[in-house]
Amino acid sequence: MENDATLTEAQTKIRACDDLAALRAVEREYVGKDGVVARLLASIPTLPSEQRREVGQGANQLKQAVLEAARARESELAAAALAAERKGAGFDPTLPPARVERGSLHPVTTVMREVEDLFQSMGYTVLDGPEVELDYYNFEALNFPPDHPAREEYDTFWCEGKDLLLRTHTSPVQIRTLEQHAPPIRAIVPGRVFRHEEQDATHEHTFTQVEGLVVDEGVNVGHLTGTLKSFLRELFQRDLDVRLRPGYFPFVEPGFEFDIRCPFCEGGCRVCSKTTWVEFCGCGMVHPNVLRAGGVDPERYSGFAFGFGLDRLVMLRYGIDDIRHFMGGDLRFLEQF
Ligand code: 2U9
Repeated sequence: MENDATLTEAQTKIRACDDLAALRAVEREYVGKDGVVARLLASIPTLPSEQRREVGQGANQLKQAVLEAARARESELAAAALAAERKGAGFDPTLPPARVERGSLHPVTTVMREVEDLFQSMGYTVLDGPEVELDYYNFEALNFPPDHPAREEYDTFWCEGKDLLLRTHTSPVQIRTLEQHAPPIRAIVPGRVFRHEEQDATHEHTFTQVEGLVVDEGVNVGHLTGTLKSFLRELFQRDLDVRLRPGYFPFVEPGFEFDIRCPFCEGGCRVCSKTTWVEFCGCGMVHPNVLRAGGVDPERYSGFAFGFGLDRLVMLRYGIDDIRHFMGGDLRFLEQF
């Protein structure tokens, strides 16, 4: 009986609440730590035993009823708040939704995918490997013995106290592949590589390379030049003159510099420094020591390999004058692609 009156009083107060703060205060008054219900429960030990059960049950029923009324009022308040917001000046259900900003592919990624597609169409596999490498895979297996002067050209970043370094080329991936797969092998390896050197408009500490490797019986320099010419024809959508000059890389013998006739001019421009030739890549026939390091018999198999800087190609394609834009993170640059 007594509880009925208390409940009616609580329900009246709850219905009168205009906001959540007031509602919480009324809730505390009845079902809080020191509220009406708590006091009822605390009185139980002082009561004659025949009354205890009834008072306990009554207190719990009161608590449930108060909480139920509070939940109902809370829903009403939320619905009213939403209705008020919709009626407010700022809401127009006919407006289109807020514009979602869309990102775009980095230009290096775009061209990398194109290069991958082209080589895949020629039957090549695209390989990937670690950026942190052992000295063995980055240098020794590629015919750079310890203290060989050619290492000077490939200064890199070393992990302290370890035999680990940031790879200077993607070639370690090919060595790992030769170790694990018997020829024939036809693969390209695009990836980030690192060099510890002075930075300027054409040199970055981190850049992107694409290397290729073909190992099979009877592979010769004709296969190398034919492959690169087919690739360039597809990439530039026309035939370009090419030329080979001798070049030295410890992992190939003979080694070549592979130049293309400048795709941007008829007789001299900034891209080719008026020479009409542009360096495209380094290449050559895989050195027998390198084949042996990969567990391949150089008496039976031969192979060709090439490597080019992808960033350079992207710069040519889009007329970008500074390689440092690629890693700069400047949205004004990136938003143009
Ligand atoms: C294995 C055997 C041979 C990969 C090659 C080049 C020549 C080369 C440079 C071009 C510009 C790197 O980006 S750059 O600085 N690369 O000239 N790379 S042959 O030869 C290999 C690789 C792996 C097992």
